[in-house]
Amino acid sequence: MRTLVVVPTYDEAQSIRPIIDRIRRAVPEADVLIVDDASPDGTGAIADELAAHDDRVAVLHRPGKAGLGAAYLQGFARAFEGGYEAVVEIDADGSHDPAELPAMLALLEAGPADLVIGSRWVPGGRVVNWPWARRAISRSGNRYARWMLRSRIHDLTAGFRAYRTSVLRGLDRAVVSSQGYCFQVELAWRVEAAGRVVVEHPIAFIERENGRSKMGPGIVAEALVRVTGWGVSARFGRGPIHRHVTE
Ligand SMILES: Nc1nc2c(ncn2[C@@H]2O[C@H](COP(=O)(O)OP(=O)(O)O)[C@@H](O)[C@H]2O)c(=O)[nH]1
Ligand SMILES: [Mg+2]
Repeated sequence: MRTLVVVPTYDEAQSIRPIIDRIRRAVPEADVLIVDDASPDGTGAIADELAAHDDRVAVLHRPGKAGLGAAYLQGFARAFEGGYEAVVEIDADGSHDPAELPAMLALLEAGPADLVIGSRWVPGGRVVNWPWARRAISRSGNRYARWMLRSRIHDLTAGFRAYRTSVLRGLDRAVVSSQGYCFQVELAWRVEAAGRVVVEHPIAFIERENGRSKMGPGIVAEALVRVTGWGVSARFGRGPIHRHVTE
């Protein structure tokens, strides 16, 4: 499958070279798109340098920090334009091991999976170097969202994914406002609700060694409020919760 790996970056100057190198070695036939939001630490310039020496690497520069969701939507638009059959989401900070990509893409290619999630919260999945509290927040947040949205997905907030590009068409226009974890929850849930097949592939998530997380309490609060809102309107029948957009 022709694959575009989208790597969103904000202040990842120390991580960007090694992660792009690892992605290129893991899936040499895939193209890579770095989506940088004018990182003050110069990540964008390093990305340009990588792109100058590698035809498979390109950079999309955005004028300022506008959130993970918006960065991915712009990356997905490139995948549509370029006719890619598969799109990958992966963090730039080294938390997701690109060596898992061949297995994840094989699951897409073999079918029936339309979305393969690199999952921490299925048997075989794990998290390395997270304090107890962060582990508890992710676990309980995922359990809550799974219950509230009546989803079968165990890791709704996961940021390591491979999509069949066709499932994103239409959905990209419905999912516009979520920023951080909530963007991932919303997208996975809408893919599932559209009757597409979601498969969870167990991964080890390794906490970053360099740089800082961009996700704060505001991002967690956004996810809690929106997930609760969707769940409540589904239960009390206030109109359709899934704004399906047909292809
Ligand atoms: N382009 C862009 N990338 C972002 C933004 N916020 C986070 N990222 C990137 O998204 C990925 C995940 O963010 P991170 O802070 O590691 O989240 P965490 O792993 O949940 O702590 C990293 O590659 C970040 O550089 C943003 O506003 N714009
Ligand atoms: Mg991270």
